[in-house]
Amino acid sequence: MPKILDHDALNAFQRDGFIAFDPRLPPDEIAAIRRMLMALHDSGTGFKEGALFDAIGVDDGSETRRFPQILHPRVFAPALLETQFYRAAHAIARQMLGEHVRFKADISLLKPAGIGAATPWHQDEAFQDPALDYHELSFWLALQPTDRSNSCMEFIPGSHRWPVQPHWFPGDDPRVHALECVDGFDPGAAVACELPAGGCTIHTQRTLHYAGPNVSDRPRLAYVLIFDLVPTPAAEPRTFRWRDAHRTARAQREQAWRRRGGLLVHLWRQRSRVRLTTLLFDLRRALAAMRRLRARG
Ligand SMILES: O=C(O)CCC(=O)C(=O)O
Repeated sequence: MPKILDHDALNAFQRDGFIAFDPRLPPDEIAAIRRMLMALHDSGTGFKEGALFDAIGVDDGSETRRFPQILHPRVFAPALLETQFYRAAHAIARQMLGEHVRFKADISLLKPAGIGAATPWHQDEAFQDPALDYHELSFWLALQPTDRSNSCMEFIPGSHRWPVQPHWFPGDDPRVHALECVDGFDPGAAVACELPAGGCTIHTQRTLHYAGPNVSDRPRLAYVLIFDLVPTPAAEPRTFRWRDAHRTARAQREQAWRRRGGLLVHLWRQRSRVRLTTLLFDLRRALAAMRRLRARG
């Protein structure tokens, strides 16, 4: 039976907006997830379609990647979702967000040995559409022991109750995928979550978080599963200035790929997420995406 969180853990999560816990995964599963993801990174899987990108560089293929990420690695290695980790995260997401929770996305996050870049302070919601309100949980699985020397996650307790703070591009460069929270918090209040291999943190879409550079002599790899409720129209009108100004090579590669027929491949890959109850919402979103593509020429 997948483990769910006890009362104390749930209270701590409500209070702080994050938690570290041990999902007690078998060591051979942790090793298998690590092997699958490293194989995808080593072969450069997904670069042309914008799934693989460098989150911290200009990502035009000319520089060594210092923070390579792969979006939805499960489509390249479906066994990633046939794991105790997936089942445990799903059970906990259901416990926390209710029976309508759905699997949203998975991401592989690599910080190469010695040169792995810091993840700037940010709230995940800053990347999303300001016209919608979100309820989201990210399960961040450490695939080796992780501390401050190799980029463990750090959080600002209580920040999950804040609105989205002002964000901008690291180095003022809109080609960089990462966003950085530029105001409204004290980094001195950060709590670092050191984890053993197979340890996990959970955070919400508003919890401010950061992870330092990887100065160790081993790559740091993390695997993230995200679960959410269907977003609803935002209660308060808001704009995210940085979203309109963002110009990443990743998004350009994805757009070019979708125009060449990748959109159908993308929709096919998303089929397991389609629910009758949310079909109308998903259809509206797909049509809006197609309109945006057409408008951009
Ligand atoms: O792994 C990292 O360095 C950052 C992860 C992150 O930002 C996230 O999971 O939302």
